[in-house]
Amino acid sequence: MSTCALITGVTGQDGSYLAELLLSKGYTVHGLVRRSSSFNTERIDHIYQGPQEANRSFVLHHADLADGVALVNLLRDIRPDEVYNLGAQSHVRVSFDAPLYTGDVTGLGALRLLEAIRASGVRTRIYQASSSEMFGSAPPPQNELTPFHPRSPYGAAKVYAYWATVNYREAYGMFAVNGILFNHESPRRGETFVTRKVTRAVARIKAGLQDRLYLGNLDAVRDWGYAPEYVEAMWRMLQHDEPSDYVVATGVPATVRQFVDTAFAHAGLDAGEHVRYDPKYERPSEVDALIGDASKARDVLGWKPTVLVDELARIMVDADVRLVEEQLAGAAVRIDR
Ligand code: NDP
Ligand code: GDR
Repeated sequence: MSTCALITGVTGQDGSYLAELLLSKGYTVHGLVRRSSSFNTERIDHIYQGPQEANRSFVLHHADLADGVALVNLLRDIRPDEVYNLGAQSHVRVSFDAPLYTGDVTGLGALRLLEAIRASGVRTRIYQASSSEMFGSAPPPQNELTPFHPRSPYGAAKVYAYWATVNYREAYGMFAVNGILFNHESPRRGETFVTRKVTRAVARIKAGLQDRLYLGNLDAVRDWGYAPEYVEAMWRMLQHDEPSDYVVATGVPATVRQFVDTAFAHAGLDAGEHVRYDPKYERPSEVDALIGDASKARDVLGWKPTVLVDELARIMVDADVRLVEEQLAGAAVRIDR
């Protein structure tokens, strides 16, 4: 029998890479997909297996982290060996506009899942997608012992979910772990997070489809890593003998400005000619500097990152340039018809 995993947030950046990783290891993977009025499975279409296929190893289910009963039923039906809770309203700026919704899905949603595991009586290990945003204004470098000081409804919701996870480990002996992941990006990153917003704009400017890019705070410091490497760390946490919490980061700081300059330069463009400031993209309270110390993940899990910020920017620009070229070629074919 293959190992069985349930991934919430399977349609997101990390969910799609994690599903690929687990399938490559011979897992049966179940993914929780929320209902949407338009298709929201673009990142996993290439691994989709239809309901008519025999011996499916990748199965999708409609459910929602807001619906605790659906979670209990799902767990009872699937009886997974491992659960990865990646589902969340994950955008920090948006969390100021939708604070209660963010608290409900990102915070309480994690508790609903933990409680659903308890209520269903399924023995499983659970990974909670915790975040460096929990550190907020705590000065860098941040590690597992750094006190939390969140600066957004999103950060506060993640702190709630973090402690719920620790509590279920302590109260019920559950194998429940927090991965405290610093920013990680890829060509599959959502288009409104700053790295992808920049690399997508670079590709469009290069192709003559756009001239200006409007951004907010360019002085923020982040520790950007490569998403496919970070999902490997999630998996390693659930394979360890003891449940524990781990920071996952590169330890390499960069400002938003540095990422912008690297991305534009890689495409032969001058950022100064195209980038403009718009206060709309500022947050009511900002997180100035996140730089992770991932020594514990390195020493205990043997995990270490290889792709650092400048290479990451180049990978993402190259992918977006290809994407724009494909889109333009597709448009030309449509016009030809
Ligand atoms: P994404 O925003 O790309 O994906 C979020 C996923 O959650 C999507 O599949 C989304 O579905 C799903 N989701 C949203 N609301 C609900 C809901 N009510 N019920 C069920 N699912 C829902 O995030 P990432 O892949 O980047 O991140 C994965 C997790 O890791 C998130 O919890 C995020 O907060 C956390 N994290 C991310 C970091 C990063 O740098 N990427 C760093 C640290 C933590 P849909 O596709 O329909 O929108
Ligand atoms: P973050 O990522 O808030 O760190 O959360 P984001 O890419 O949104 O912002 C990073 C920094 O860039 C600044 N910034 C802008 N951000 C956006 N989105 N758009 C802009 O135009 C812009 N201009 C400047 C921001 O102010 C910020 O300082 C991400 C998410 O993936 C979370 O889910 C995750 O938990 C954390 O990373 C770790």
